[in-house]
Amino acid sequence: MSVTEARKVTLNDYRAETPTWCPGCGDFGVLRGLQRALVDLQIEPHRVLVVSGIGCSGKLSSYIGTYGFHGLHGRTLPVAQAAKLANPELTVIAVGGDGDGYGIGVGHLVHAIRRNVDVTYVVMNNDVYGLTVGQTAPTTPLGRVTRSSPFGSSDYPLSPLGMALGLGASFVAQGFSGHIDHLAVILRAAIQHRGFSLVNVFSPCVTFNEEYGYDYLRQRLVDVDADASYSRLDRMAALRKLAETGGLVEGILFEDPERVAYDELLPQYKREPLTRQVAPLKEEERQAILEAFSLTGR
Ligand SMILES: Cc1ncc(C[n+]2csc(CCOP(=O)(O)OP(=O)(O)O)c2C)c(N)n1
Ligand code: SF4
Repeated sequence: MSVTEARKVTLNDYRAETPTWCPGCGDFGVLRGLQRALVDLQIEPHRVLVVSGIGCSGKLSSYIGTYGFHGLHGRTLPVAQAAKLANPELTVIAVGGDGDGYGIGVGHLVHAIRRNVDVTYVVMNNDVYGLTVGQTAPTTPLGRVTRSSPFGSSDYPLSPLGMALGLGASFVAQGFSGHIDHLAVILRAAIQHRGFSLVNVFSPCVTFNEEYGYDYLRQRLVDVDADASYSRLDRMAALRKLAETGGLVEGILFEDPERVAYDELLPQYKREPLTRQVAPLKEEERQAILEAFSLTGR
């Protein structure tokens, strides 16, 4: 290999701590799918930031060898969007659970979709709150028995993909952690999409929602990527497909390649890291700021 030749990025480069998820947890498949997508795209790990929320799924940022930010429950997207705007050279991926993204954090999701900042959002959807031992989540189907609904859930479930499509999202997809090859392809496309991409991944919780796990999903998921007659450029077709399949669909459901990303709508925005735009503070400037906030002499 010559000195100028770049070294090939491999899966080994993306290894980090050993996961503590329960054996068989769907999140293992999501981690591997994400690592594979980044390797396929030959993105170097130091050019990637993974931002996560709180939950079993939120631990993913510690298990992948990129920069990581393990933030607050439901606050993944504000951090991810800010990081992307501050350093547009980073590939920014937000990850979390269905409780994190569709419950406490759903307001941020609505506005992230509206803004279309170039961030990929991967939601590990297991229909329950895993970390807090199996309570109902916003995606728990009506009537399902969980630890917090012993007589069956009485709330109608949220359709994350239907909501995203209705809000005008520019990229909407769904994967399954039991189909890692396909998931890696979907995640690759989501990362390459210029704008906000939502990838909802069925990621079974084998401890608190075992019945609706791998076998259940394998028998039911309809693959739109394998259907040559399906057009992912047609938002209404995506909504129809969701209705037909009761949401049990897999693949890239919708993509709008024409929609411009947020930074292109900001005339004042310079597409370059802030660190290159702003000179470091001089010592007297630093002192003046500390004094202004009364942080000196304490
Ligand atoms: C502000 C706040 N509220 C509640 C909690 C407690 N809490 C931690 S994780 C979690 C839900 C986890 O479920 P989900 O986001 O679906 O992730 P999973 O564990 O299933 O991957 C909750 C309610 C918290 N940490 N912070
Ligand atoms: S409790 Fe469920 S979601 Fe959490 S690690 Fe175990 S299997 Fe995974």
